Amino acid sequence: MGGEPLDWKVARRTIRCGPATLVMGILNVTPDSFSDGGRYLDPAAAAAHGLAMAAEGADLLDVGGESTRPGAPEVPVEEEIARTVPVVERLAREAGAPISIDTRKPAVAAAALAAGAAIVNDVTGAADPTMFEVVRDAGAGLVLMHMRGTPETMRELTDYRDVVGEVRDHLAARVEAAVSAGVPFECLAVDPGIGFAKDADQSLRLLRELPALAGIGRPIVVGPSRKSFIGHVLGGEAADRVEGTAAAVAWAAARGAHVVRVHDVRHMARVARMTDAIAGAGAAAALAPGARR
Ligand code: HH2
Repeated sequence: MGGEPLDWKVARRTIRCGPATLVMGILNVTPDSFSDGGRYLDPAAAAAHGLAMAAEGADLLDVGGESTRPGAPEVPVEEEIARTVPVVERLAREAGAPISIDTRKPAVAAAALAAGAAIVNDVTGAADPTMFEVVRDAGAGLVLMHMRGTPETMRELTDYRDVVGEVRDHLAARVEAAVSAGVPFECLAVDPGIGFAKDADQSLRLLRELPALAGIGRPIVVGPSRKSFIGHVLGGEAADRVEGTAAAVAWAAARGAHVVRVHDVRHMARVARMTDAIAGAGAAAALAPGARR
């Protein structure tokens, strides 16, 4: 049911998180993302898909120009900017929903924020400390996700004593580091990083014990969409993981996720609204897709 109500300050807007679950639509402007690579590499096709997701009920749009699938190679800064900025610019003008830029590179984040993005979604939890300066100077929102290593190395880094406790403590420490660097607490959100340096059992466990992250006091973003832990349970490739994604979205929404990051916006917005209605949260808002932003 979207977790405890919290305000999330992102550039000039305030996003009301909880009790209704917010939906973040994924827009990968890449040739090689694990489930939709190559479909939206053309800026016009990407912008059209972003606008369609907003019309289908996306409360936020997450634009990325570098795949983070296991083993993915790094994309040069100029290339990542060339892929994402024209799309961010157009969506910031036309989509209505706040735009996040999914990047681990401060220079890409700065260019996207200048083009109208309101949030930086950094899968490394701002491993490059310059990211804090970029976000602070723009007054932007920041999603701090948990991972280990890089997409190229993370498959080997799944040794945990207590995955839930370690992810929670790491995220709390990253929040503290961000605040020390001048990023306001109200601008931050956290994400356990489903599938990032976690095997399937560890991803399932993080979902199972999601309420452990509530004590951090910031909105919780969860990204289970079409990921391999679903294939581990149900079999099948990324395109066959819609039902597994729906189960994970409903579970996360009922266990305190404020934002679910998904590819299949139309279906998952309905799953989230139905879960919210059962939980008794946001039933009125649920009648109007997109009315929650
Ligand atoms: N997952 C992916 C990318 N960015 N950001 C957050 N905050 N949380 C996530 O779980 C997350 C994320 C990977 O998914 P996707 O964007 O579909 O694939 P790819 O990295 O191959 O483009």
